[in-house]
Amino acid sequence: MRQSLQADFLAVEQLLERLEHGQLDIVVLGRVSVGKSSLLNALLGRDAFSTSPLHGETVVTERQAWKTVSDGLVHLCDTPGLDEIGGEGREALAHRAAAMADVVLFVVEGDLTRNEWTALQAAAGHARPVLLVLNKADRYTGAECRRLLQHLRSRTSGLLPPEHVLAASAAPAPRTVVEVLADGSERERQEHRSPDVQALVERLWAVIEGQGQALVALNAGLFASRLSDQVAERITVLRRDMARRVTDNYALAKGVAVALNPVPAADLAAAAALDAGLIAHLGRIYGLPVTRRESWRLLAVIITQLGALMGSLWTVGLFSSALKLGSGGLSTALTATAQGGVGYASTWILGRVAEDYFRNGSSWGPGGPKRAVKAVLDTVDTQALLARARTDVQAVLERRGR
Ligand SMILES: Nc1nc2c(ncn2[C@@H]2O[C@H](COP(=O)(O)OP(=O)(O)OP(=O)(O)O)[C@@H](O)[C@H]2O)c(=O)[nH]1
Ligand SMILES: [Mg+2]
Repeated sequence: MRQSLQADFLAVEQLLERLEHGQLDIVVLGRVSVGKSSLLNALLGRDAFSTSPLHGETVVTERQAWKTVSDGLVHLCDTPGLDEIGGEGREALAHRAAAMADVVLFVVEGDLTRNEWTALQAAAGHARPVLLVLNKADRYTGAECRRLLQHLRSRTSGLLPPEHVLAASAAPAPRTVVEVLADGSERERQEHRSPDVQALVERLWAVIEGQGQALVALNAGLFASRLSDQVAERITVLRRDMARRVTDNYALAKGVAVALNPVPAADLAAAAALDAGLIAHLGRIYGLPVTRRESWRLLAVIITQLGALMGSLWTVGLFSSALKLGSGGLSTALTATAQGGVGYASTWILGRVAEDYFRNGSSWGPGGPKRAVKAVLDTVDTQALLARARTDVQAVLERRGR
């Protein structure tokens, strides 16, 4: 028991590490047997993920280190085929994978089926870059392949940029060649063909570098006043996107920490430390760094307002312990997820409030903190947020084999 807990804490630490060092996860998604695992192996240059002609070879999400980019590690994550699970679960998996991912590789082997289309839309709705990979290109002639890509680009126009739709051959079938021997007789031979993932690799690097540039642009944003309005506007958008992403990540880390941590007192400290960390992180993103002390003070102000506006369930949820103590009847996994969901949602709301505060130039505005917190709560669909929170927390717990 103790050992399994240690492993769980490690997982949370890894999540936090990821936040600090900007690790990047590339996650594959697609129907069974479209060649997801093969594609990752082709990128890695070794057979790290198990592949098979039989459907349903990959049953759990797996992760392998790929490359190091400016001190951060890029990981490749394999997932089970989307059709291994029924309709709703399929969409949920697509959502979860996309929520965990920094870049999604959506793999297909032909035109999009209806289910693929739904899952692709779900994945593309997460403000992460999604690449649509037409795998097994070796099964098409050059002209067929170009036509199919064209078709996929037009079907996904508005959803994906056209350059994010590309072809690959992760594990091309051997080619049969006929040899004419010295005596004039003919012999058939199977010729091995190497994977072709060049276009994908190039596009992936462009996407990864693009994200790096967003960071650079953010730092440059400190000088925004000297830039044209248009650039300043772009920087505002980048800042907001980054703030939201960071908030999502902290919320997930908090949700998982709350769900895994069986000690109420430790919950309280860990949860508050994470929230204070998020505030400090958001301050850095907005070029308005706060001291540790200041971030704790802001946290106290926001929690007080949240408590007053949302009632005790949420304040309790913020520190989560009481729910845990009173959960005798329910199964632990279920309650852990429910508590984690509340932990996630509270951090998420806190992040939105802090984001507004920093966007406002470290100010609550005329109505003070109460008005600022209320403005955020008015725009949040709490039921939907809680549902999403539970799904995302559950995804991490499942990945940890619970
Ligand atoms: N012709 C051809 N076959 C491929 C290609 N990529 C993968 N395959 C074959 O497709 C089959 C399925 O490949 P996997 O990589 O296991 O597919 P998967 O999507 O991971 O499948 P699940 O884990 O079962 O969901 C294997 O027999 C592969 O050899 C390709 O580019 N061309
Ligand atoms: Mg697989």
